[in-house]
Amino acid sequence: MIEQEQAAGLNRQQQEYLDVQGYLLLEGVLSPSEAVQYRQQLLALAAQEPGRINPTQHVRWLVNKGADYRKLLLHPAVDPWFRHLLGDDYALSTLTSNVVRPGAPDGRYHTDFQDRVPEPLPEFPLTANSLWLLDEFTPENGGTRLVPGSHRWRRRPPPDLAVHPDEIRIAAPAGSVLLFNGGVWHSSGANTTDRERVCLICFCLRSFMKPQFDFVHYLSDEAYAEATPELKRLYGFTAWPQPVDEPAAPKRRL
Ligand SMILES: O=C(O)CCC(=O)C(=O)O
Repeated sequence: MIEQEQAAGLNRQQQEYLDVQGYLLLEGVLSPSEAVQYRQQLLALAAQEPGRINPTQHVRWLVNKGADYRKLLLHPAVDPWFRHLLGDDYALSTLTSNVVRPGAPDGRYHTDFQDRVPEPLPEFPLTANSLWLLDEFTPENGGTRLVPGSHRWRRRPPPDLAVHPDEIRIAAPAGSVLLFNGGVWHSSGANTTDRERVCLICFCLRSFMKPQFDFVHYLSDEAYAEATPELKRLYGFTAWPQPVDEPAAPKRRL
């Protein structure tokens, strides 16, 4: 298994770090100009959703908002890490974003999408997240805060926990990807600067889980037309339950 993963481009030290600490920083996944371009596009999309403008704003359904966003899926620098954490048949849960505006307070610690899982949480990761930094992240501008190693406690954070003593705040250049095990306690940080902190979010899970967004029924025709078999698997088409045998029921793309 380890040999296969190294053949797939996984660095052994990074892999051990991810498994023990629960997170990994991959620098230079996006070029500086790509980060600037995505940031501008994202803020323009955010402005078109005035009903959602909050201290933190998620522009969602990016799979349907242009091929540029779909290029992030199965990205060669990130895909092997998702496979390592979630298995080769992992699926997409959402392709979204987070704009943390000036004045936003610390978010609430959480694990990703494990609220209904009985504790102790499984030893293996159920979900994994990747934040694609479109700004440099700093402890001042809302850089993600997380508790290294907390995925190994196999618990959700207590709802009233404000700051864990082992918490760190991510500092990393724009263009980096912060990858983490969904069992790690984390949230966005407070933004005490005068500029938005923006990231894209590609959030994935094991193939047997239900994703947060229904790509099978709501993927745009354009995105469906260009999807390779691997992408269809990522969108969940192959994880969909079987239809009735006879007669064929009305169906869309199944
Ligand atoms: O934007 C961030 O820094 C954190 C996002 C987050 O908590 C999440 O996607 O679960």
